[in-house]
Amino acid sequence: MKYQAKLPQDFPKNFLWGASTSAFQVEGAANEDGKGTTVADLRAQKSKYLDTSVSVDHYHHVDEDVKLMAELGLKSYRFSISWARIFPHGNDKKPNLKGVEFYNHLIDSLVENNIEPIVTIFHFDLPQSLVKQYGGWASRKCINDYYHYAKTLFQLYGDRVNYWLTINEQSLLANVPSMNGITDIDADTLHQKGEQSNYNMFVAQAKVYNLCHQILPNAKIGPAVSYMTTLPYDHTSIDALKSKQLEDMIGFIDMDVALRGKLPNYYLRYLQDNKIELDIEEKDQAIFKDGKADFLGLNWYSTSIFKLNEQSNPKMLTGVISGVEKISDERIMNSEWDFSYDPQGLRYALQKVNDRFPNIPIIITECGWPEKEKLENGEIHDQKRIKYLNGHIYQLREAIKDGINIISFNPWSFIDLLSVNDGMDKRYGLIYVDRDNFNAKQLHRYKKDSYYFYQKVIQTNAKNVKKCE
Ligand code: BGP
Repeated sequence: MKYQAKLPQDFPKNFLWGASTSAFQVEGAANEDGKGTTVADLRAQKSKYLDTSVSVDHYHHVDEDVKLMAELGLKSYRFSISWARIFPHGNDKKPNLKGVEFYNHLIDSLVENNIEPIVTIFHFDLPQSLVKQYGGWASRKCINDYYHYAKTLFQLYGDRVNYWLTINEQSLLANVPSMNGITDIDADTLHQKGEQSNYNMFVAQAKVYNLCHQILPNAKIGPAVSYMTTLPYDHTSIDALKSKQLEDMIGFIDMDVALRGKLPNYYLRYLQDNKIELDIEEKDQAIFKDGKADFLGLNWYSTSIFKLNEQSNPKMLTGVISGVEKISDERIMNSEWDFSYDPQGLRYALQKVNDRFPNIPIIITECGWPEKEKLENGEIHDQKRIKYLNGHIYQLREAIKDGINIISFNPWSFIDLLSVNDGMDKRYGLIYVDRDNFNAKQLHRYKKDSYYFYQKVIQTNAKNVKKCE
């Protein structure tokens, strides 16, 4: 018998070409129409230059922005709902009608323009009141409040939303507890609370996967995971092992729990080594087993290189593994913001995910290039971003040819927005917004060169993308 292999050769016709944002980074209107204060608002107020009160004012420019999406030809738009716009205190008896209406309007406008909404339920903006009431995610009470909030969203918008993302970059929230509003405590307590929050978020998500399957049987739900390619600096097993441990603890941990339904052994070992005891309940095991994701949302930006350094022993973030440091390596071009340009890194990362979870559907929920930009004659010639998009889309096609089930690409970001730490200095958008950190100006929108490049990508199903190794 002769056998001819038949793997896909290109992006499928129904591929969801999209773009991505999150609520506090674009909406503004932080104190309007009944919205409650979030931990992101407070963090911004402390920084003095992160202006969530206006951001890029998507709240008041929503019609103009959706028009720009339609003209771009988007097939999907990934955005988040602000928990505190729906429930100002996080767990109010009734939802805030003005908030409900804003997202109804946005979702209706997207659907009218044949743009598939991909909705993140929680993206870095916990209602501050939940921190005040019981410490936020560090308390198991947050599991029920998140569950109730997610249920409300399914009931309100489930008739039009087919793709749901539970929590954005949980591993980051676990390793930087201040992003969840957990502050002013000593390092060991912070560490303990960070891991308890992590656990509580795992339980909450498992419950919500299950709930979604019950009440919205046609919808799909998954996590939006922070994932980067990690490479060892030296050709030594110890550097390879350390970079693998980082990859597990930052990227795979959220995927493993979402798809395998239990805490992985490398995480149990980490908890044990750090003498962290979790508050768990017997019923949790069954919750994990019954609540699994349908797909993976991956936030992938770049490749990082790691080297053994016995002196390095921070407790958080890259310090989730002690004795390792990140190296800026000239072999992969670094941007001003310590980002690498490594499109093959994306294909390699996707292969690893597919090896671990064969044929799992993948949505690229973020992928983007940051720049400092200045408007000149109403134009932005963002050639590096075009190069970045071209390279990564080329390698995405290669990954599809490898047989990996990628269904959507949503670059970060649809429009300029507030960077988490660098405000308007660090821009990712396909559209320029004329404002800076201290002056909101008129907030006029200008299409960058990358907008036109990506428009062509969508029109031609990426036929305009050039070969890129
Ligand atoms: C991801 C977040 C986004 C976004 C992006 C860029 O971690 O999900 O919200 O901000 O990174 O990072 P930054 O804003 O720090 O430049």
